[in-house]
Amino acid sequence: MDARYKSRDIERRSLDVDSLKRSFLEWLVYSVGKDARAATRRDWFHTVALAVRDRVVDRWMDTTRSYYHEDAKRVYYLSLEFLIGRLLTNSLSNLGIMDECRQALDRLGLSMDDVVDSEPDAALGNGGLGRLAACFLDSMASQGLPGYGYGIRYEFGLFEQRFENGWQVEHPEQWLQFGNPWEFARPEVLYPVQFYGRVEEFRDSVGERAYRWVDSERVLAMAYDTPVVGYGGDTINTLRLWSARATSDFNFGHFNEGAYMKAVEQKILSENLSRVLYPNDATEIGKELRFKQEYFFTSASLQDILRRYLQHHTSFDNLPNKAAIQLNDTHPAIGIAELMRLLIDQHGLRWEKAWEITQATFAYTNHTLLPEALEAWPVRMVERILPRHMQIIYEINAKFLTRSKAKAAGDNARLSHLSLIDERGDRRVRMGNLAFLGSHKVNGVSALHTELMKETVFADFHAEFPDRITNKTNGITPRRWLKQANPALSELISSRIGEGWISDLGQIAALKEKADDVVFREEFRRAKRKNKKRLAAYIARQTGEEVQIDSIFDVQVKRMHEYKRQLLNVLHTVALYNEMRDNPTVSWVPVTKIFAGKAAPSYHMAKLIIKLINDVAKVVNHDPSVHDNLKVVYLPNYNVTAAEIIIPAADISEQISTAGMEASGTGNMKLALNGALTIGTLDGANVEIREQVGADNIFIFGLTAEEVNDLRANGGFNPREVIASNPALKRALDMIATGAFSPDDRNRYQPILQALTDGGDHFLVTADFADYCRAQDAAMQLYRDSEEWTRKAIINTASMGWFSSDRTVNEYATEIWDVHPVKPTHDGEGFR
Ligand code: GPV
Repeated sequence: MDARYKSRDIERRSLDVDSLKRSFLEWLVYSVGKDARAATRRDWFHTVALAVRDRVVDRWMDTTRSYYHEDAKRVYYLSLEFLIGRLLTNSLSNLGIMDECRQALDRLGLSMDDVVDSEPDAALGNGGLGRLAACFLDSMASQGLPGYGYGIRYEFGLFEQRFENGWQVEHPEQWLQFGNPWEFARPEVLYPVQFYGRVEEFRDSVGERAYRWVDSERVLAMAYDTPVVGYGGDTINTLRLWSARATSDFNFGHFNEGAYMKAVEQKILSENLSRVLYPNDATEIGKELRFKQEYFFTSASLQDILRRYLQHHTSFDNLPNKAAIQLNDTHPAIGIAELMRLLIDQHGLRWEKAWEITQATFAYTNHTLLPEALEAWPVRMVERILPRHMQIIYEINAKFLTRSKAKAAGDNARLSHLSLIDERGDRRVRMGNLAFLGSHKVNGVSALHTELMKETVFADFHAEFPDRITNKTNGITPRRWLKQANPALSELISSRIGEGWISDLGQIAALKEKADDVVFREEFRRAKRKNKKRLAAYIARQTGEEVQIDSIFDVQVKRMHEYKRQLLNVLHTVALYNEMRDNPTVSWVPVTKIFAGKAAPSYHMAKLIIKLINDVAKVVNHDPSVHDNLKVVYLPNYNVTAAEIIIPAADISEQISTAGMEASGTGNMKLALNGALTIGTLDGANVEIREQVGADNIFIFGLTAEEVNDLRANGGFNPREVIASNPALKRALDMIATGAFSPDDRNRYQPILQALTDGGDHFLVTADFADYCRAQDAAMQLYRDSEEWTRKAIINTASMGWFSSDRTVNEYATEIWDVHPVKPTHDGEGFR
């Protein structure tokens, strides 16, 4: 080979500053097609991303090849959402070439920050569920686990949120507009997915009854692969996302002119399947297109999984020993019927064998107990779209109900709870029940949530299968959420305890003793201050508001939901505003209330609460009588990128959901890891955070899940009485009711007041208000003692080791998946 090509080939893989710089210049010209004078920031981002991607490809192939050669058991994480965010910093950091890249850009007269900021935020998810999937991908790759993510390559990610007059308006998020340098299109990896049609019965070769699905419409699923760079760059896993392509299997001669155009239109419409992410978080939407999305990606993924398995095997007996399939909520639960169909109809297995294999392969994670989020598809719709699957579901149900203990005991109420079909009203398929029955393990995402699963939605299944439900408390990746998002604190930590914490977060406990070190405390404060400055600049840019660095940064960032109770926070804000105005001579601790989060476009109450926060902000921020001691900001378009700026700067973390309603929460973990003190209810993983940090280092308030349950059961709660007996609450509500924050429309907030009074205050905002204010006061008092505050903040950071998603993923790997790390062979360090 020509020596010049050979050396270029080596350069593609070299990680030093000079090679990076030369690669950048070459990529800019030959792949992006620009010269340095004409290049925009975005061109440079694409250039750098492509050059970095080069340095991943060999190790990626080595990883995949090692899994193949070892015929390793793989885990397949099926998820309708992957909330990835940006990948440049993540790739550079995990490859360990952050500084080299910065220097290479420096030598080209370019700013790394500008390049990084030109990357769109990949928002293929709504919130916690999607971000958890992304953290798991990072943890699996970082620990050498053979894990694949499977999902949909949405053309439009989660909408962009803007404010008009304080109201949320949604704009399409066109993350692919300028191309995606991280992905590899695989036009040859293509699977047909069927819809509609009917089922034909026939006799197979041995005279047994058999079925085929005929007259169906077909869509093709085409793969796009994104490498998932593990920490250290040794293991590079794959995220495979499916895009819908029309088939070309129609006969041109067959149509007259009109029918031809119609047929072409149909083809185009079929590509809508992967067009857009549904913007609902923890609420079922019940749309036909959504159901088709679920089946589309699940079917393609299962076909791909079976194809890979069959490279090494001729019988399916070993499938459960070679593949673990994790269902991220019920969204891919139709996969249970689909695997049964593939095994029986396409591969000729007998029912009992197919069922044994299916159950041993699947596991299901439940992420909510909220009844409005539990998927239940109308039988008539499932029958129409997936006729063969409906048959299979009936069959699973019939076999199960016949054998269940409830049947034996003649307990009809329990039998109807266990049924896969909800027979009340229009008949529906309960996807949670299907997922439970078709899986060998079912898990909740925090200790409390898992216990409540056993006591509520899955009580009858738990009685039937007492060993099936298990807990896997969520976690977060310390790479993105500390090392990358918070370089100031990361460097401080590493300077004292080394870098071991990055891949073994348990080691961060070594910081606990540093809480008593006055110098360390000073440096810890300095890091927080630096992050607060960065956030203040961001706030000024985004909202025009100037905030004080010395104020308490009190942060509530998450999806807008009534159960998450942003309303409780804004009511406290109004009460604090009143107190400050009433007592102008008191020396107040300045407070900045920071909100961010999107509301589902159709969730009117959530959107009204956003408007209320913006209205309160307008009044409070411009009232000279509070002397800038209180500021309220609502940052638009909360996403992973915004989170990376906000979370490291937080002093207080608001985790104030009605107890029993937040399955886990993961923002709570990110904030505590970055040294924020939590004000929270005993809900979700807050319970375990308290155990880890100690009750003295967290502000717990409010009713417990048990108390909430009792209060509701006894009907013994009257919000009007609570309001009447709490003057601060009454005054805040009166102001809102009489238009103090909405002089242009005094009735604007009637629906909120209505919900809190006649509506019965379902989320117990009024019930928890007094105790919440007490917790807020305690936090404000503590903040005056900056040494004591910092001590607690350090203990929080140092106590979060257990919440690493590495720990979570390891628990899944050993207790559910039975998968083990594989060390990839890098022949010739990738020079091959
Ligand atoms: I179901 N969650 C989510 O983000 N979207 C959903 O559709 C459903 C659940 C969340 C829960 O609300 C969080 O409590 C939890 O931490 C997260 O899933 C990850 O488990």
